[in-house]
Amino acid sequence: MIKLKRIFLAAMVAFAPVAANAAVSASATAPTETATPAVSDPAATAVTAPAFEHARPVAGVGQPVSGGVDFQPQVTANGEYAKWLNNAVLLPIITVISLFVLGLMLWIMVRYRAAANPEPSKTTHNTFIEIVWTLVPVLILAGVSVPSIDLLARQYAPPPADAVTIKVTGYQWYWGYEYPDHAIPEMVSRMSDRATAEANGEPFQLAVDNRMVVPVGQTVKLIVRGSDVIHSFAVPALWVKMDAVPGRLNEVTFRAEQEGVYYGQCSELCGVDHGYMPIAVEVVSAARFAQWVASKGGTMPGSAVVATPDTPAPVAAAAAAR
Ligand SMILES: [Cu+2]
Repeated sequence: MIKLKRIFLAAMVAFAPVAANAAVSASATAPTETATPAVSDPAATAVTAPAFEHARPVAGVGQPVSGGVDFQPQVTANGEYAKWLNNAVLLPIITVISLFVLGLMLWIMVRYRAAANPEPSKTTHNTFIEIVWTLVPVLILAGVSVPSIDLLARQYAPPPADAVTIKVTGYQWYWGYEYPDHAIPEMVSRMSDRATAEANGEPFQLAVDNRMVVPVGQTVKLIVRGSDVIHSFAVPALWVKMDAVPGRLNEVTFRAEQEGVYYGQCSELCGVDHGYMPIAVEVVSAARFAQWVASKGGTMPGSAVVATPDTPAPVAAAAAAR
């Protein structure tokens, strides 16, 4: 009896490849019939993480433009304030002072030239002018310091409790992003090659494989560090620039008020591939941010409590059983 069973099993093993080949040839002749159930199989889609469709950048926003001289369009309140401080306060003051000094020099060169003044002036002191040229610069600096210190204070204001924390690590030569509050382990962000960038409608040498995704209208707290040498995390449109120093945690915050894709680069000379470690930050709605977190296998803070309101917490169940 056992012998018979062995023969039967041996025959099964021997004919198994034939049966498999038959299945393959059957699927080859009728590809549509076998392909359809595979796609619509709910079990297969449930296992893989939900897909997240990334947005495409808008030309001229969040990236440099050819021949541009001004700051990039700012999408944070701090960035707008800083741009106003530069364009409406500092630039006019600098322009007026430069033109005034240039005019003064031209006037002196012409009016007091040697040919027109064979007898040089012996003038040495003028108390009124000395008071003026001391007081006026002091007043200008004191006036500029008010909005300047205000901007500094806004940039380093402590983040609110609901801020999204991201740990940013600079490596030679790529970035790592970790979302500790969302249980997303560190993901590596590297520059995309030219073909991939162009296929996605992104600028080459700014496009990356894994973007930093953040919600719109919510403060983001970046904890920045370097793993090997000093890097610098900088995104001009978000008014963010912070050194990534080994052995030190630097903090910088921003709150983007507009959805979109914003590019930046490492801004501290860090080695041979310093120019090839770009940064891409995608600002999305709160709902899409939750989708993205799910697509990365993470969870929203507090979502475990919200997701299972009917099942009692282990502590409560233990107390009820007592
Ligand atoms: Cu660098």
